[in-house]
Amino acid sequence: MDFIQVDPQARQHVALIQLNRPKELNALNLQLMSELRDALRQLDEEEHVRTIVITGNERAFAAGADIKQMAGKTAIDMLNVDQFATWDQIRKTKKPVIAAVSGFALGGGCELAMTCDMIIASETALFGQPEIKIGVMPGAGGTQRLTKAIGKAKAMEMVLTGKFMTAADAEKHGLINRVVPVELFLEEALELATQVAQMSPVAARLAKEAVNRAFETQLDEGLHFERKNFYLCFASEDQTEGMNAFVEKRKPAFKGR
Ligand code: DAK
Repeated sequence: MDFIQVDPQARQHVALIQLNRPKELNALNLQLMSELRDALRQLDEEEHVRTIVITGNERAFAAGADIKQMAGKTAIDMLNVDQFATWDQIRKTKKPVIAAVSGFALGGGCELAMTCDMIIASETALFGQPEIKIGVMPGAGGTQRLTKAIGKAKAMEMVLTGKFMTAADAEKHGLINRVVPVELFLEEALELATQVAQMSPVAARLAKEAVNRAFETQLDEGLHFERKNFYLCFASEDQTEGMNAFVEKRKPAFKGR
C-alpha cells in the first residue's frame, strides 16, 4: 500500500485506514482509491474487525479526486477506467464505517466522507463540492448525498458556487455527527467506532443496511426491508445472548453469529 496505511487493530474490533498522500492533500488518485477499496474489502472479511474508521490528517481528509491525473482525460478514458466500480465497492462495505475528518473534505473527499455511515469532524474541517470551479460537477454521489443530508437550497448553492461549508455549519445542517477540537477528532471517531463495535456485529450490519435503504426507497418498501432484517436478527446467537444478558443483568458477549 503506497497511499494508505491500515491498522487492523487500532482498538479492540476497530480498524483504522489513514489516507496518506499528505503533500497532495490526500488527492484521491486511482491507485489510492484501489488501495482503499482493497483494504475495505479485506477488513470487511476479517472476523475480529467490527467497525472501520477512515481518516486523513489534520490539514486534509482529502482535497478531491486527483485533478492532475484527470486533466488530460477524455470521456472514453473515464468510461474505460470505470472508477465508479471502485466507488461502488467502497459503498458496499457491510461493516459500519466512520469518517474522521479534519481540514479539507472537497469534491471526491467530501463524497468519500458522505459515503461513510457517520462523520466526526474537527473544528477546522471544510466540506465542499468545488468541481464547478474546474468545469465539471460532482460525480461520486455529491449531488445526491449532499442534497439528502442538508436539503436542496444549501446543496444547490454549494454545488453551483463551489463554496465551502464549515464544520459548525455542517453539524447545524445535519451533514455530520459532531464537531470536536482538532486534537480530538480521531480519538472521538475511534471512541464512536468502539461503542458500535461493542454491539452485535450481525445486528449492526443489518441495521446499517436498513438505514441506508431509507435513502433508496419509499416508506412502505423501507419498512418491509426493515422488518425482514429485524426477523433475521432473531436467527442470530447474538440476539439470544443480548436478551439473556439483559435478563441476567450482565454485559452481553457478542460473537457476530
Ligand atoms: N488534485 C491534485 N492535486 C491537488 C488537489 C487535487 N484535488 N488538491 C490539492 N492538490 C495539490 C496542489 O496541487 C499542491 O501541489 P503542489 O503544487 O505543491 O505540487 C498541493 O496539493 C497543496 O495544495 P495547495 O498549494 O493548493 O494548498 P492550498 O492550501 O493553497 O489550497 C485547496 C488548498 C484545497 C483549497 C486547493 O489545493 C484546492 O482548491 N484544491 C482542489 C480542490 C478541488 O477542486 N477538489 C475537487 C476535485 S474534482 C469520480 C469520482 C470522484 C470525482 C470524479 C470522478 N468517478 C467515480 C468517475 C471527484 C472529482 C473531484 O474531486
